[in-house]
Amino acid sequence: MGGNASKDAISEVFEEDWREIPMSKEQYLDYVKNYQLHHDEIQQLRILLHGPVGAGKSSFINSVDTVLQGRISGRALTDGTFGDSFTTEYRTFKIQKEVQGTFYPFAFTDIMGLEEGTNKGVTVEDIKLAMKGHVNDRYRFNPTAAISDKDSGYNKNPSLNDKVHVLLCVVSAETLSLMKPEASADQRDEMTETMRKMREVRLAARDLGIPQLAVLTKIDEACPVVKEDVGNVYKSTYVKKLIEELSAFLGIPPSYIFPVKNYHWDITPEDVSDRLILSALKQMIDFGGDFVNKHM
Ligand SMILES: Nc1nc2c(ncn2[C@@H]2O[C@H](COP(=O)(O)OP(=O)(O)O)[C@@H](O)[C@H]2O)c(=O)[nH]1
Ligand SMILES: [Mg+2]
Repeated sequence: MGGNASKDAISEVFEEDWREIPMSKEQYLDYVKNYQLHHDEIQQLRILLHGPVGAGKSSFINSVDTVLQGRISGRALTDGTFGDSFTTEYRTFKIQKEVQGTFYPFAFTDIMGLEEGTNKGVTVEDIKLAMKGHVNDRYRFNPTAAISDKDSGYNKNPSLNDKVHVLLCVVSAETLSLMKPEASADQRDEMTETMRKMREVRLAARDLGIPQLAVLTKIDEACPVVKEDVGNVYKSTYVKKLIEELSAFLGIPPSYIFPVKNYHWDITPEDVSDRLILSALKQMIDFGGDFVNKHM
């Protein structure tokens, strides 16, 4: 294939959507806003985000916040976390409900990117311990050593509430293209290493029975027809192909990979973007609920 052929390929569309978004925005909002956990021991479903730096993890949390608040919230989640992640804190982000001081029964934990190198980011060992509930909120990860039971941030007796209930892999369309033959050898090596780490985290989650799904971000940047109208997302042959590739890399079925366009300050709310974000969120909640029910 020549350069032109692949340029055309990213603009190809199917006549019919290759995936349906099963519910309307109102139905999703209704579902999410009324969702309740029926276990006293569990305050919230904990969704752990992982993926490369810059993939859009913080932006995704902001997007959920934006959609549920009905306005761009930008609660400063994205600043300061892009780039090198040398101050890596284990932080839980709750989403506030309309009534002040009340929160949705799900929360996001954003751990920094899985960069290459031993002196940056969080170790895979730390992530595994976090999934088991051993890491207290606000613990500062030490990039050179995993948390141990001697650290004050170590939770020796985690309850089901402290554990991770859903693992969310966040990968951008751009990241995937860095793994292609067209990318430089260095870029490919780095991505291969990142994907290897993600795979390790995924396998650990699988062993713990933690359900997993993925969001594919920056589909607007990757695909001109999506950039033009995000409503074309499920007509785009390119997005379909990206999802299939990501599925092969991560070992997550395509139906559990959700393309999203995240919100940031200069984007006006769009119905379709909201539905994409909400359809992913509903799956997280359903998965989390299943996990909790199984482990009570
Ligand atoms: N166009 C576009 N930009 C995005 C999207 N998601 C994130 N970004 C941008 O990508 C950059 C990195 O995002 P961030 O959420 O900080 O990534 P993190 O390191 O995974 O937390 C920011 O400048 C975001 O505005 C998306 O879906 N579309
Ligand atoms: Mg971030």
